[in-house]
Amino acid sequence: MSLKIVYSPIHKTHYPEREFFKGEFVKHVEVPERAQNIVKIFKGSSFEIVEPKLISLSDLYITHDKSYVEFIRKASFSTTREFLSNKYSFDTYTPITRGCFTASLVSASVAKHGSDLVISGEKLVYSLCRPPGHHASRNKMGGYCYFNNAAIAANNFSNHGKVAILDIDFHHGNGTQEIFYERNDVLYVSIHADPTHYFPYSSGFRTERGIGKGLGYNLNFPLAKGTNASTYILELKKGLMEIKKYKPEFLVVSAGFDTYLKDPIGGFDLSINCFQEIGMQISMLNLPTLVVQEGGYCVQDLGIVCQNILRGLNTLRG
Ligand code: OKP
Ligand code: ZN
Repeated sequence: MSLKIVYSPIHKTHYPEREFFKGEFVKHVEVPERAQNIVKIFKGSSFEIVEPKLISLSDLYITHDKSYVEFIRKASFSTTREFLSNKYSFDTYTPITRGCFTASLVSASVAKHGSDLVISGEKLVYSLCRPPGHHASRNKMGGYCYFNNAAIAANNFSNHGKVAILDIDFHHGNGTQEIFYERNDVLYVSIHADPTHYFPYSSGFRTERGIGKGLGYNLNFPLAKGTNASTYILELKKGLMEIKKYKPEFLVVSAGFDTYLKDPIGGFDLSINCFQEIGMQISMLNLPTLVVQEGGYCVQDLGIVCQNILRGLNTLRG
């Protein structure tokens, strides 16, 4: 199978050391080894690894406020020690590090470049983004996210037709939801852990369905702690049915692997094999698809989990 992977090693410039969680400092889980372990699997395979072209600032400003982008740039280049909270952050898990602007800009570029490849005719592209993006809104960082990579890709696609975003990260993508909440040209479907008990706590409930002309174009499927493969696949099929009814021309998959049973901060019960099934179910939509990497923190197994989902996604295309 031929499949393009967009990747740049520059993400390593962002190496957060700690986060402030439940009253204490803990080791940060969003580390460079995540992406390195994934890309390792694809070296020497039939997959082609391509480097992204850098996104322009005007493209970035379609999704994020200029003042927000400028703040991150100045703050990251001027800091010597990472700091955990600022006027643009909504939690204490997303530090300004010296490399966070550089890495986030490249991560956004990886997503934008992937979407350009799909627009020029590729059927399936994997953007190995790091840091992740789905918690970032127009002007707020949080949940390890600075720029919303999936939203940047979706905004690019939306110049060419209707877009659906399927978010299968363990956590609700509050940033993506917010960015498209009032729009009907981008459908957001998210399957995630019940926010009553899990991050981001304040959004991801079933009752959030969009507003104005966006009403009905935001769909949340919160699932209980411990959800197993059969329940998960059942709910996934419901989400896929909604996407099918919407008849989009492009699909963005916000792919987090923190639904994996060994994930240190997740809480679902999905085995490695389940990811091939998830990929296969999504592939049945038969849409030009961009997969954007979000979370997933079981560093040692991320490569194999990723390979499985891409195998599944590639089923129909062979
Ligand atoms: C980002 B993504 C654990 C605290 C967890 C933050 C979760 C961010 C998840 N020490 N809080 O959606 O994978
Ligand atoms: Zn997550």
